[in-house]
Amino acid sequence: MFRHLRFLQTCRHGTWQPVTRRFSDLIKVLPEVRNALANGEPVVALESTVITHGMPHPHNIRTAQRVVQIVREHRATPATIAIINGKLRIGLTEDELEWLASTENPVLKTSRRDLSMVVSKGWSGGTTVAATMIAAYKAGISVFVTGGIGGVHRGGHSSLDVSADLTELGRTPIAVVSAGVKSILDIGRTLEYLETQGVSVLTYGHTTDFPAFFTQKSGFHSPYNITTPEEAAEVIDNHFSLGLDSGLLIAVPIPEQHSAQKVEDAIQRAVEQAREEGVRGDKVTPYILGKVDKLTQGKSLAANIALMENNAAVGSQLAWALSHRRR
Ligand code: PSU
Ligand code: MN
Repeated sequence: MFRHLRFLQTCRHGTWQPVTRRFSDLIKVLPEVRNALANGEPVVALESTVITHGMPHPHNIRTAQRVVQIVREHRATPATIAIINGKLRIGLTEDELEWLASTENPVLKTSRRDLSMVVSKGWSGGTTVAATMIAAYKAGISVFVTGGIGGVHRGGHSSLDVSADLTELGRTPIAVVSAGVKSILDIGRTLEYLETQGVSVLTYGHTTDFPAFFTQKSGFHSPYNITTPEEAAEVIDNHFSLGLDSGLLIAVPIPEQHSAQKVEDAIQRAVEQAREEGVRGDKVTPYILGKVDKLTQGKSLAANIALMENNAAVGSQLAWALSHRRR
């Protein structure tokens, strides 16, 4: 019956799934990243939906390049993850990054549910936090830096609009560094959902207040806080040693001088407009992000860029501390 099936691949629960192509046929790791991983050097994974759907051109490419540069300045190897012509790519060249960020190319927002279709059709995709976690974990990367993760949308308890990022954090063991979640989302319910999923949530700094992306404090508590890269690395290392299949969320507050208190009104209006216009599904997050940028005349975008850069620095230090422990 399985005449055409060549390989068997273990799936999550240890049973065998017959497949015709190996995972290694579908993935391409940049040599620089492959070497760093083989030598136990620090590697930082970066997502690409923020490039393809999260920021307008040319801010998207500038920020992506700057983040890569910051990771390098902190002596870690950056690995931007995306799908190019059906291949899952771990690490991109400068040209590929520019191609991805260019508005002329049809690039799909790709989360867990989209991966098999995008790969099968040879399409290209910007990977969400969820899809980037999957790819990074399979490539052997432990630390992944982003700006903000998806969460439970406002009204999500009735619409069921809950980002697949949250369930992914519950099932894939990798440390995700983010500036918390945007208040375009329901932060309280997002934290409840993360608890249900068994995700270890740690605020980075001398507070347990969970950050709200544009601002340092959301008024909701992280269960824990850690204050140094070494302390974070110890927790991450033990999390993996315990064999927990879940992920960790390291929530890094935006630096005080860049925080943007006034975006709240714009967020309210953007959420209302999305509802009035009947925006649904995976269109909601990009729609609101774009609207908030316009309404705040770029203030929210400037804050977004600043926190991405800060997260890249913290994430690189963390990747360093982690690789140092393993030596
Ligand atoms: N939040 C941001 N910027 C972004 C995203 C979220 O501030 O670019 C992107 C991330 O890639 C995240 C995705 O994984 O949106 C979540 O989309 P959704 O809510 O449809 O799951
Ligand atoms: Mn959604």
